[in-house]
Amino acid sequence: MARKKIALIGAGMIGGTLAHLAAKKEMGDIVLFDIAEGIPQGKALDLAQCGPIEGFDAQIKGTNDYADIAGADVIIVTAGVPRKPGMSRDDLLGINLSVMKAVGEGIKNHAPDAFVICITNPLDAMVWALREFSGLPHNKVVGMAGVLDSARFATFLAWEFGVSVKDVNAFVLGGHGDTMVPVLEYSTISGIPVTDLVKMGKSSTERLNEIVARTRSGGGEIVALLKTGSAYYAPATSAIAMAEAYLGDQKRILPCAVYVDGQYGLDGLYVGVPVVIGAGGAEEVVEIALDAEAKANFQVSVDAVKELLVACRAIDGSLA
Ligand code: A3D
Repeated sequence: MARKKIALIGAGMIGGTLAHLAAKKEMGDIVLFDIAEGIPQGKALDLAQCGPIEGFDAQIKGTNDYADIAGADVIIVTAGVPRKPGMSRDDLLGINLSVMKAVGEGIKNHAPDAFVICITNPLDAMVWALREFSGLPHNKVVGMAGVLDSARFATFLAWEFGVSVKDVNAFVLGGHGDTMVPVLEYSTISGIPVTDLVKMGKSSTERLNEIVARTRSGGGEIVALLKTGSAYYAPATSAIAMAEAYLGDQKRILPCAVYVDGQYGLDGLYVGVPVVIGAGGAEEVVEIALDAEAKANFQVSVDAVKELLVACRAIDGSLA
């Protein structure tokens, strides 16, 4: 059987980390694309030289030519600019929208059968625009945010309760911005809702509220520390989990930015909800019941995403 092909559009901090993870896991051969000349070629060479030490045979090619992504099974898009301290994700909209146009056309022309995972911010608007520009089916274009936001939430919950991260299942819905919705009711430790653990005296509502707030600003906390860019290890790991779910037809239920078409009473936009990821891409949105507070918070998040789509349409008239 031929090896799978993974194309990474953007060879920056996340792109390089993705290439390393994909090679280490032998997910397939890797193409690292960037507009910056030399960067993808240099990173590809450096990474290839990990092969003899780590024992992987994945071929890694760096390129500035979209023709090299032809036949890709999975494409992960990180092209664009990240945040600097003091910036919100939404500040990136104008510049990254034009990047999505170029990337969408590259995918449309060279790898229209791929499963595409977008990471570029502001995520929910960029994945929508990338889908529009590429013309791929909605189920084949998804955004990575919920897996990362949920991992941040799970990390903080594991620290709070002093338990293994393996036993924490945490859940974040909505857009990938300050309005994201960490849902306590669906967050469990070995199946026990964290709200029940509060009743048992293992934590307090105030502490959980602080954890929810820290999760919401989890990306900003790292931007403020790094000063030169944003998080990249956990974002890359999150997208790799999504790619593996697709390539392995794993039918994982993961929180991803997906196109909603009637689900949750919404349509015509991408927003973070639980979805089954398998060989069909985003196979089925899972509609969970939300209490009144989570519903109201989800609506605030959806409204923020809608505002970004209005801004995208105002910038680029070709977006219907
Ligand atoms: P960075 O290290 O700057 O890499 C971005 C790369 O994109 C650079 O190498 C650029 O040369 C390249 N690039 C720019 N324009 C183009 C183009 N037109 N075609 C191809 N490549 C291009 O950034 P990063 O890797 O740290 O972050 C990438 C993106 O991910 C940013 O938009 C971040 O905001 C975003 N991000 C999202 C999350 C989510 O959870 C959604 C988390 C962290 C970062």
